[in-house]
Amino acid sequence: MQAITRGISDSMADCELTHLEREPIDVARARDQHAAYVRLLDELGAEVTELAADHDHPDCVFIEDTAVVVDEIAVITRPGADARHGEVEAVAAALHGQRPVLRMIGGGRLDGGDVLIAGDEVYVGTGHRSDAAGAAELRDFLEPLGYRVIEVAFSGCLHLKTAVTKVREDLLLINPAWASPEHFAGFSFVEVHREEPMAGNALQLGDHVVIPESFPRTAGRLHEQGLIVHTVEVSELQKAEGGVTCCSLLLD
Ligand code: CIR
Repeated sequence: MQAITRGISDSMADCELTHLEREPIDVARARDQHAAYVRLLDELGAEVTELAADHDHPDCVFIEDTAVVVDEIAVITRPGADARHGEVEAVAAALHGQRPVLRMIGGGRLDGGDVLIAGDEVYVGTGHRSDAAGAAELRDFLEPLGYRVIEVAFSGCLHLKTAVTKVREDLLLINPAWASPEHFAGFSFVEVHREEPMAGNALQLGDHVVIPESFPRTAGRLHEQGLIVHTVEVSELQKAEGGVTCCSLLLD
C-alpha cells in the first residue's frame, strides 16, 4: 500500500468552509496532528510519500479531493471549489509513473471526497461539490475498466464520505441522516453514534480503521464489529472541515 499526503499550507486558516463557522486554526498544532497521522499510516504499513505544501492553496492538505485512484488509472479531478483548482498539478506530477494519469477536462466538477469505491462499485455523491457532469466524466473513464458508477444523493454535510465510508469490504460506516443506506445495496452498516454526526468519515487500511479521537462512541461500535481501531487527534483539520480520508490518496 502506498499513501500520498501533502503538507499543511501556511494559509490554512483561509480554507473553504461550507457547514462550519470559521474558528482560529493553530497551524503549528495542525502540522503536529498531521505528522502523527502520517506516522500512523507508516506504522500500518503504508509507504508514504509526502508532497510539499502549496502556501497559495489553503486546503492543499486535503489531497483526496484532487484525484480518484483505482488499480488501473488515476483521474485528476476538477474540484468543486474554484479556489482549489490550482492544487491538482502537483498531485498529477506525483501520480505519473504510478498510474496512467487522465484528466477531467469536460467541464464537470468532482471532489474525491465524494467518491466512495467499494470493489467494482463507485458511488459518487452529487449536488454539492460534485455535479452530474463530473460523475458522467468519471463514468466515461471507469466503466470501460469494469467499474459501475452510481450517483448518490446526500445532504447535510460537505462530501459523500463525510456521511459514509467503507470500513470493511462488506461494511459501511454511515450517518443515515445524511446519506440513505438504501443507496448501498448488499452492504451491512454501522451507524455513527447520534452524538457524533461527523463520525462517518473513517479511513480503512486492510483490517485497520482510523477515526478521529473525538468520536469515541462510534470508535467503540467499530471495535465491536471486530475491526482494529486507531484514533488520531485531528481537531485543527476538523476546523477546516477535513477528516481522516481527505488527508491521503491510497494506492494499493
Ligand atoms: C474544503 O472545503 O474543500 C476543505 N476546507 C475541506 C475538504 C475536506 N475534504 C474531504 O473531506 N475530502
